[in-house]
Amino acid sequence: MSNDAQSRELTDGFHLVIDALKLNGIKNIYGLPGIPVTDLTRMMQAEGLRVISFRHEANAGNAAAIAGFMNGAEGVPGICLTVSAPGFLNGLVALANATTNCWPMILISGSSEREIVDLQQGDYEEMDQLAIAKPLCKAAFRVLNAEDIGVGIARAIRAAVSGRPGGVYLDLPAKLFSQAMDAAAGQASLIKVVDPVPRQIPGADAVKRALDLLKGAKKPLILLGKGAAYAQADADLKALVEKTGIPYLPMSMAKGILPDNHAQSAAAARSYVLPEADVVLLIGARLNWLLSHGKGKTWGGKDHKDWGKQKFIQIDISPTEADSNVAIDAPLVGDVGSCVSALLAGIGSNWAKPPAEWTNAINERKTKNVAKMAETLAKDPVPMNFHSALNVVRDIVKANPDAMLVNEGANALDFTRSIVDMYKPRKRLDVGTWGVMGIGMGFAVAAAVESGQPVIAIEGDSAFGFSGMEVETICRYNLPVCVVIMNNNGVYRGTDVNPTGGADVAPTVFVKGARYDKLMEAFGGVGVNATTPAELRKAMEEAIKSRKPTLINAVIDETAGTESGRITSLNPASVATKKH
Ligand code: ADP
Ligand code: TZD
Ligand code: MG
Repeated sequence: MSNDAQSRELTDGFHLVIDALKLNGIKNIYGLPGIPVTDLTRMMQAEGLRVISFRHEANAGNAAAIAGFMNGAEGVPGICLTVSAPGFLNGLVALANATTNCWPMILISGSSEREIVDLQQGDYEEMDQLAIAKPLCKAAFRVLNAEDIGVGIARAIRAAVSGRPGGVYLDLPAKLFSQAMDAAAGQASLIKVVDPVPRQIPGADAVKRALDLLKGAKKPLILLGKGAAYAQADADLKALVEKTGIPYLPMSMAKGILPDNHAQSAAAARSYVLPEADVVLLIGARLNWLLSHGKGKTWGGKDHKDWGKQKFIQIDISPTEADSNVAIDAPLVGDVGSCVSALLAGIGSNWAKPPAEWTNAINERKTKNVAKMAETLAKDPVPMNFHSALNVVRDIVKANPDAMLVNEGANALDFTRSIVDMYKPRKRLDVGTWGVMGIGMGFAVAAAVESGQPVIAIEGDSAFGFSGMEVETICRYNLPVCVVIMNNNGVYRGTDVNPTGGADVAPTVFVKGARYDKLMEAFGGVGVNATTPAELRKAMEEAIKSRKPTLINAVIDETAGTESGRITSLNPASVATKKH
């Protein structure tokens, strides 16, 4: 046998990892090269995977996490690839955040030699990564032998996308990559995961219990969460809402499952419907802090610990989610698609619509609030404020309903969420369950790569700073991303002063009049400084049309924001009487 023929019959860890990922429908890798994965990234590219290289692993990780949100229901988790110790640690925030948000991603990190790590002999980038990752994700695996790569990747994929989705860590020690094995045996060792997102069908008794409760409701309400968006059961969700005639509220990333201008949306009457509703059907939404834990004044309770009078039906894939905050009267455990179609089957065609008293009362509040908002949006103050700038964004998104919207910040987040309507499912990507800053450019890159659609990223100036260097990545891959920075000179606003009168500015304040647009220009993208709504509109329209990487520095009144946006009350207050 010639040397050539012999080498063709051998495969190695590098190629088995790539083959296993490809076999399971992975197309995009978000990562950052270095020892021991540099050649892996090269070979991935050579083998037809799209490798998106970032400037910091946190952003690669966030990209993978949101790719998981976008595609997880189809059995494809997002993949982040990093080097050992520091690169791995940089990726961990995103892995933990993905797990918290129930998004499937796999963090694959190269690691140092086990023998040296375990004896703590001081290897290059030494760290027991598996042990550190474990508490921060849904599952963690390590592969030591090339013949186990197929199993390792299959297990990682199943753990990420089945049941309640989440983050998975996969540890690949450097030695694994150059381990050789017979090519045919290697091929045979790979596993194509069958039915990665198995349907989970709710019990008939649980469905009946839920329907009975819903039937008796005088003031029913449906609450759609990002688990509902994730599940890609859009048609059934729309049918459920429309056939029952029940008003609904979308959580932030559930906006657009039904268009925000839908007649049954109660979003503009949120503070009325939550305390008033008698039966609430939660679909892929947890009663966590974002819903005031299902109790307290938001829900009509007398004080912050009091339960309201609502009864809850909760659709969730996790059987342990029910009762985590308040009693769930009718838990419906299963995937959103199966649960909603079971409800639809039970609802039939002559379901009695909710009493007109309830829907009329909601509509009355809605009309009033929408009119009030329209008035505010129509104002044209100088300098611009969040409302006048976001009025433009609202129009642009309406005209481009397929565009992806990324959003982070405090005021920049809260105002965008309430002002900018979404028209299609899974278009709004934001800070999620943790309210984490830094997701912006990672999400924007993945949103563009995964969807091929233009991306609009509405960023607080502070929020943008966490991932701002990735504008180079956006330019490098020539992605159709339009970043709009709501530049109010700081965290929440730019007006705080140093109480000592010292030279340092206050902790929340940035350089005044900063020109973020020049950052984009530095890498060949389009930078625009916009001081009026008209300038902002023109720049956004051009960005969408040209699909050129664009960064618009929208100059916002530095007094416009409030502390922590809408969650001011979560700040602890000092009770010290001593003067410090
Ligand atoms: P939001 O922040 O929008 O309120 P959460 O992240 O709190 O949403 O809740 C999402 C919920 O959806 C989680 O409890 C998760 O278990 C659930 N979930 C995720 N995917 C599915 C699915 N396919 N079917 C049913 N429930 C799901
Ligand atoms: N660090 C991380 C990782 N996440 C966070 N949420 C914070 C810090 C705290 N934080 C917020 O919750 S919002 C925010 C920070 C630093 C920035 C707000 O300023 P901004 O938005 O410029 O992005 P506005 O429009 O000025 O409010
Ligand atoms: Mg700001």
